[in-house]
Amino acid sequence: MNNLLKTTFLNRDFPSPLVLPAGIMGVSASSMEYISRSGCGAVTTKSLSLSPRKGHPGPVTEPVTGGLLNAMGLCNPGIKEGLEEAIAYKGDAGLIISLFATNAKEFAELAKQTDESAKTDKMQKALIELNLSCPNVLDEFGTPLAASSVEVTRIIKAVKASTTLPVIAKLSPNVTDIIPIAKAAEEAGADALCLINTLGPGLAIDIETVKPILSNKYGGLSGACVKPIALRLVHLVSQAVSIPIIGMGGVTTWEDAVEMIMAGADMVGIGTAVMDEGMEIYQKVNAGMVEYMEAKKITSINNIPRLEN
Ligand code: RRO
Repeated sequence: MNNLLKTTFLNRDFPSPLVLPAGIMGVSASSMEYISRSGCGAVTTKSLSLSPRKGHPGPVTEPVTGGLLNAMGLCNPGIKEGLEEAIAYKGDAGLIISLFATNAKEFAELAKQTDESAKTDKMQKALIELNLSCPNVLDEFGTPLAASSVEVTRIIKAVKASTTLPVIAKLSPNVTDIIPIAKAAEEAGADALCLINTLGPGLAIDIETVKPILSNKYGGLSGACVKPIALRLVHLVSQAVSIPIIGMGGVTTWEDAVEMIMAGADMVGIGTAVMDEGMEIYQKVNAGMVEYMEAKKITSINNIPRLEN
């Protein structure tokens, strides 16, 4: 990997600022190692819950113009198996363990188990992501926790008391005002923020059967069409907090990645575009960023200029 791309985030060194977001791949050590070899700087597991979850029945994804609807329904093998795979992971890319729960007590338990696993050599450098923002389990669990500053505060405080690993809070774009929520996360002790989770949720209709296409009826919207909203929210939040940000939402090209950094992101997630373009996208975006930095004589990701107010 080119030295220009090396970056430090939450006291960990990463070979590239590009991140595989939660939910794009599963949690198996071998698939995460494959992503690591593809030029990704950090890989995030599927969000792990205390018990395994099957997720929603198919169809769980539907392409729409400029993007993708998904309602996977939080399918994951559960924290125990997820952590076993994380311990077995041997890639160079950093590892972000994404956790999902419905209340502070469960989140704290997940964080405690992750912390225990991190005492093994292999996982010492892992980071924790709290998925506070899944839009696809509204029937089961109600409004995402990231809609409430009170819930966000309670969860982050409980998690911080249960682990010494850095904690990243993944926020929802589906709120009236994200700033008080981002500030609440920072004040409660979050070490970084990740935004945005998918928008909506949205609806796609089969015009022959006059039925929703997704079995869950509604699904979160991601892909190129959400990029302007992601950029705006990353920019707004970066002006309001001092903790670093993993920015994601619609990033497809190296130009998009540079734009996301200019908006205020320290690392950049590429998720939906991987589904269209394959893992080669990371090398392609890395190469484009290097060429841009060389042409502009920029010697570090941190020196890419940021949009001011
Ligand atoms: O699994 C999902 O349906 C899902 C999750 Br957990 C999430 O955080 N965001 C999303 O779009 N889908």
